[in-house]
Amino acid sequence: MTAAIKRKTLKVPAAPHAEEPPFKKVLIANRGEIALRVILACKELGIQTVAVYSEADRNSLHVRFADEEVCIGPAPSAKSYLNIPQVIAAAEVTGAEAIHPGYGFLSENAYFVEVCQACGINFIGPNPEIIRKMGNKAQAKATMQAAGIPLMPGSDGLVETVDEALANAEQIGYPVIVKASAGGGGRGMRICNNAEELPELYHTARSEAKIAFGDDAVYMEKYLLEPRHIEVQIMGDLYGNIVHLGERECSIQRRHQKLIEESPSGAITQELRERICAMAVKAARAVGYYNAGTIEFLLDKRGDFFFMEMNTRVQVEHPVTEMVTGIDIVKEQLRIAAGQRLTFTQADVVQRGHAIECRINAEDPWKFTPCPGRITALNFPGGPGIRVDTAMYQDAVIPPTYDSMVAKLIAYGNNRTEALARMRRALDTLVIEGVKTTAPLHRKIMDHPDFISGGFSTKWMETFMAELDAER
Ligand code: MV4
Repeated sequence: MTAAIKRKTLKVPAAPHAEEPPFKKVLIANRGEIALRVILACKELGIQTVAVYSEADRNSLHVRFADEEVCIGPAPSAKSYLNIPQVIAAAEVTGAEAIHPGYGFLSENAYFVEVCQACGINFIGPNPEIIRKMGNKAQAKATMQAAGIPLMPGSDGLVETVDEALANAEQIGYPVIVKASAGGGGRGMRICNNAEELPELYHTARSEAKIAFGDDAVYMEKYLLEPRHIEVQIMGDLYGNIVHLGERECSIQRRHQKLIEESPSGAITQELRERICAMAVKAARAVGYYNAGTIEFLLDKRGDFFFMEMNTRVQVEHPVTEMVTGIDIVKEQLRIAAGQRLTFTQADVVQRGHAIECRINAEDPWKFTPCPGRITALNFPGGPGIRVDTAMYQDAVIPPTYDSMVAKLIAYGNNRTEALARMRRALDTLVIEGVKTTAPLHRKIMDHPDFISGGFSTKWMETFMAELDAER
């Protein structure tokens, strides 16, 4: 009988790194492209990585490229990526010192952060008090008001009864919008144009909020017609240093799902840019913010802007900011969480060139219906100025269980014209077969005069989709 072949694992010394790794081992409590994105940042910093995965993600790329992997449950998110005991157990059995949550899932769950803290695990993000306060939109607005941040005119806190809603609407002036305090990102909102509609819309908003968020608290604002969505990336360390990394234009959305983001915005002057970014730093300082965060503003046609909400996590669209500033936001997050100071000052942050990101979703491009399935052919574009953040690969199966975004295609150029030209040829050379994707929709948008001119608000997608329907 041949002797059992002893597996010999070569102890290859970790590659010498310019800096001491912020952590020895980090668990990534996410999946897909953002999980892989965090793994890449960890690799560059010499940090060992632990991937957690559901049974549906057994063959996924973030599992393949992590140093260790732990199956945390079946496909449904509630039983896997949202399963706090399983995620914590995976960190404990692997000895991960820190957890990066990515975006979505547990990334803004204050209770999860408290559990991490109780277990001596470092959460790569802000503290639970900040997450809880900014997650309560009415409380976030009150905090910002006290800090002198401009707000949309609206109710003074929560609106508890229909009569209060009617009185507020009279005082604000129609149209008004009723928003769920535990909502955000467009969830739990109702627009109302007159007093007759208000009682029913008010009740609908509250009952929907109760179902969606377990909290039916609502507040009201003047509804701003055709605003632009401008958001500012900020980073803070544990020593009170807070720096903005410029703004992102995120007005191309469909049903509150961002489709295209860019930095800088083509709609604002340098003077307005400086005011909005300074206000974002002021807002972050008001809550003692640290790690990566984004302040969302609505911008009206007169150039006035208003605080909308603050996101206490890294965002899907962070790459456009990375491309124009040259700052690796995820690496900075890891360093900050390990107690290091920001590696840059505000004077070091320079926006150079222009970046545009198209979210490639596995959906019918015209109907937006999810199209899960197997990738039978794949070619990602490359060449000057192109970045692709994805966890897709040839023969990968896109499960129906999770959100449909399968890749982010980012084009960078010296100016918006060059970035647009690169995005067009990148979309022309992107091949994804086996599932439908939104790439053809993006290619059409890249040729639309409104998009090329930069003259679009958050309403633009509605009109564009109506144009497409009329053409068919
Ligand atoms: C608004 C608004 C107009 N007026 N609030 C949508 C998502 C959430 N971040 C807040 N949103 C809005 N709040 C007032 N007072 C319009 C929107 C809105 C929107 C904002 C940004 C980007 C896309 C949007 C699409 C629809 C509605």
